Amino acid sequence: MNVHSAEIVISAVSPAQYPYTQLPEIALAGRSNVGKSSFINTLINRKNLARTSSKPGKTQTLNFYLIEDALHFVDVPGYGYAKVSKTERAKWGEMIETYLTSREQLRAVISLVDLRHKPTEEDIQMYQFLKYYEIPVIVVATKADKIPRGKWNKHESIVKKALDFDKNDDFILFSSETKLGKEAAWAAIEKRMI
Ligand SMILES: Nc1nc2c(ncn2[C@@H]2O[C@H](COP(=O)(O)OP(=O)(O)OP(=O)(O)O)[C@@H](O)[C@H]2O)c(=O)[nH]1
Ligand SMILES: [Mg+2]
Repeated sequence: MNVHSAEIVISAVSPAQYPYTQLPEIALAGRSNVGKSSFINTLINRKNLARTSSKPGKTQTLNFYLIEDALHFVDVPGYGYAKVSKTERAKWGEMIETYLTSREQLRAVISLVDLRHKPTEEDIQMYQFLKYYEIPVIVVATKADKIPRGKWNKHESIVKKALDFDKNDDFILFSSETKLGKEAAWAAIEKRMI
């Protein structure tokens, strides 16, 4: 998709605030700082519509972005941010679980992992959670630019093995620095929009 228009619609914390539309939705999940907001910006050719930060924990609400009047991207707060209190973490879990398990027009979740590292326990839990609820998953391995090309395969294998990756799911090597994987990501998303 060649994106000309993209805007934030709402930052929501509860279902009553979700936009009242039938548009397909694609949500972004992943560890704090993995590059969810950067991924959105790359796909929509914007520098900072989805606010990014080198400080983890930037995104704290469910942020709905309307793209080309055709779909919503939903930027979800990252997990695994150590400085968050237990109460906040429970609130986060509930907010995200409610959204993922009840939103009818949710077509797929883009589960982002860092290509450089073995997936964390929480990465694995998130992937297995999505599989359990039979929510289509697109795994995007980010920050590929930080690894030499010759090692991509090895890292991809490590990620897939740790996740117990289902080969029917899409797996995309990605970099918001070099735009690697941008077209593949759009193709995977468009497949879910029909
Ligand atoms: N080199 C490189 N840096 C990246 C890439 N993607 C994101 N980053 C950097 O990683 C940091 C975090 O990116 P964000 O997009 O804000 O991460 P996030 O997942 O939205 O984080 P939260 O909102 O805290 O959950 C920023 O400093 C980005 O510039 C990438 O593909 N390559
Ligand atoms: Mg973010």
